[in-house]
Amino acid sequence: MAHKVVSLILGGGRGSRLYPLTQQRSKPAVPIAGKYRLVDIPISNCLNSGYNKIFVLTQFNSASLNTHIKNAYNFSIFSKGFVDILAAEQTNEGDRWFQGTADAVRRTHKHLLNVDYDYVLVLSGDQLYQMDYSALVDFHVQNGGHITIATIPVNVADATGFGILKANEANVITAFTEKPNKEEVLNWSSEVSSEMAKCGRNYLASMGIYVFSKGVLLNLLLANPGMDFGKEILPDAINKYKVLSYQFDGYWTDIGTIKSFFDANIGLTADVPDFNLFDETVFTRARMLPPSKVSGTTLNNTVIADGCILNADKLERSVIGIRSRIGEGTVIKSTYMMGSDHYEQLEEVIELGNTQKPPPVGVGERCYIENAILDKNCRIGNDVRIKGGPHLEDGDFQTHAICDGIVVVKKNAVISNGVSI
Ligand code: ADQ
Ligand code: ADP
Repeated sequence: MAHKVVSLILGGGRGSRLYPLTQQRSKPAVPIAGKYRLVDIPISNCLNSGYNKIFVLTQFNSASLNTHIKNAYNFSIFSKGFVDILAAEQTNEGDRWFQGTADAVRRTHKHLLNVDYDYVLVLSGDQLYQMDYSALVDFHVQNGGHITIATIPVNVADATGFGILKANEANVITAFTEKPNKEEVLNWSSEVSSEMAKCGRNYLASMGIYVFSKGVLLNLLLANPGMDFGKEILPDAINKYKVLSYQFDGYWTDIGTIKSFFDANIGLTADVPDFNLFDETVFTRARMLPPSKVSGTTLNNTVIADGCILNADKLERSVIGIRSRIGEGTVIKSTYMMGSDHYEQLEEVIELGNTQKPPPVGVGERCYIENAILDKNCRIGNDVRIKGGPHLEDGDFQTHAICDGIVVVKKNAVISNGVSI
């Protein structure tokens, strides 16, 4: 039977871990895989699971997030579905930003009053995975849970970055700790399948995906003033409620940092990527872009979105986003180029290329770019060299930032002819 579910997507705090991609937009609006936005992943999972009542909780309501949601998720008037953005707003109760995940839900909870639901699905906005949430909700209902946490076995190195838990044979969670340190974590291993044990994945991590039965969520949030689910609410809940672990065995990765975001995007260029874009289950805004045109380019494991004009010499292990333009003789390796929001007309490109004005949008001629993320609308001139790697120290500069050896060229940045990073 289909259960009545409302989904809350946690769209991000200050977004500092994805800086500078979040300098000018909210986290859910960060472009991924050349044509999608981060928020498309959990929204698509919801829609594919048959859940179409969706709130996106975000700190600020950026123009690009609004445009995207408005244009991408238009339900028929005969459907009760919606995707609504709830931004941290000034109210009589408080004028601060959301102080954490639980605070975000607590302060927007009143919007649920108008919705008909029995279960609340709380989702993270910065993860890459495909999951049928209806199987999770069925599990929750069949096993009589008050709360169910989706879990996945991880190895010891990753375990310190997650909520780690222990569950009994009936999948009831008996202990939960948020991000244990290196010494503590050793006490938290669990029995896992032999396949997982072989890969050293002996720790059961919370995926930050929760189902709450109606009433339980509000009671918890009223009884416990904690700001975070992982730090305060869930450790408290396991003593008071039946909290279940639902083990997931598919591909799942957190993409909340520049390094993991970069790896997830470049991972799409593998021969058989862990995340499958080719089953047409990820939705986004439909754009009427022309097909891409490629001349004189050697392409290896490269994903190219619509509307690109590519004259490069070589593109390798890279994701090239919508409306990208790349000039002759340029080589790009292990790079995620997000593309641009608009085209410049040929006359403009010629004029910009010939004068002291900024270079045209896109990447110019004879450039070498490796281990980089180029945010939207970058203007990279001719003979530019950008080579990320462990030799570079982290830092923040006017046109770019360096995070874990990855050079992130900022949105709308201008990099003049001949510059080397
Ligand atoms: P983290 O991912 O470290 O751990 P957190 O940074 O709180 O937790 O983010 C969870 C989600 O909520 C993310 O999508 C984030 O963008 C969003 N978020 C954070 N602060 C927010 C705010 N103030 N307003 C709105 N949204 C906000 C969590 C759990 C761990 C679990 C991992 C799995 O706490 O137990 O293991 O997720 O990734
Ligand atoms: P997308 O999902 O295509 O990245 P955005 O919400 O970022 O969309 O907005 C892109 C839209 O903004 C384009 O379709 C274009 O109409 C418009 N746009 C943005 N910048 C410019 C510009 N400098 N000149 C013309 N149009 C622009």
